[in-house]
Amino acid sequence: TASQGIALVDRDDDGVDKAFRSDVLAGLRQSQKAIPARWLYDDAGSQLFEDITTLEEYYPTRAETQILEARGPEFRDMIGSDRAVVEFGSGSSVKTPLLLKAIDPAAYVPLDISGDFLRQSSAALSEKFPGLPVYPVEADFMKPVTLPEEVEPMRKLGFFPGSTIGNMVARTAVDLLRSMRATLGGTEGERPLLLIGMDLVKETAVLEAAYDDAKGVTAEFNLNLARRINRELEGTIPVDALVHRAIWNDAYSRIEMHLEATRDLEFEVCDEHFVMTAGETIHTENSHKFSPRSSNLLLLAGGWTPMARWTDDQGRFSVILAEA
Ligand code: AVI
Repeated sequence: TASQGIALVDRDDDGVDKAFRSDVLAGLRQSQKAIPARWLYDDAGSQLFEDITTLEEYYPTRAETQILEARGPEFRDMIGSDRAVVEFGSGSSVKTPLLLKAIDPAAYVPLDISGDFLRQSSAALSEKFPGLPVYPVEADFMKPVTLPEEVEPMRKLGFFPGSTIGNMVARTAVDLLRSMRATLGGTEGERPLLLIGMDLVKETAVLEAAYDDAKGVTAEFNLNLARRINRELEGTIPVDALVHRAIWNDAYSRIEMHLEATRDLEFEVCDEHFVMTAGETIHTENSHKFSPRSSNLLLLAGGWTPMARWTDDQGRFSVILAEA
């Protein structure tokens, strides 16, 4: 219901999202300015991300889709058809149907913090899979979630495609993997499974192009965060004086997105004054890239034992099946 949607976002009397305001203000006060990547996804940002997934340079979506298309029979053999698929996020219109078609599960349970996305994607899926019980749950899946009682007796398969785990620092990623275990429950012999997409380390030029495309869509996606701050937090950031940067950080094995000041500048956000000198940046996103070893280590640290791994034909992206 609509009231549940409101409950998950805490707004002040002026309708300002309190968590957004405190994250932005705290982040801009740091010596390396940084804003958590989750704030990139307002309506405009979500649409821009959809556009990114179709770009020539942005290979992850196509590579993962290819794996899901090609490996259906293997998923079916290893996972079976008796499980409830619990998707962390409300699902993509392309990837989710590929998995559901392949394994023909007992139920589908999408979890998402945005009730609107959840309702839209659930309705579309029910239409596509008329016999499949769908139980959408509006929840923050970063914490353990109580699943609907109808699916409680079923064995579970968690599904977390897209390499979204890569947008988290290791500590947050481990917390999430542990929360997923708690959400999916299970006992000895009834261990839940997790099917997760993780992007792979590759040539720096390929990675940097994927995050700095020729059409400038990723730049718009990044700059939209500054526009959102101006819109929602009475900001005066001179967006024209910022440029998008995508930089490979080898020590941390990640692509970083930054907004770089092209000149010395000053602005206000919620009546607080900030300055940036030319060349200074606001760090807006991490996208970690994994090796087979580093992905195994992360999963193990989060309480999951890798069982199988698939890559696309160019070895760019991996999908891993793990067991609790
Ligand atoms: C959502 N996430 C997995 C994307 C990524 O590749 O890290 C977000 C993104 N940022 C820039 N381009 C795409």
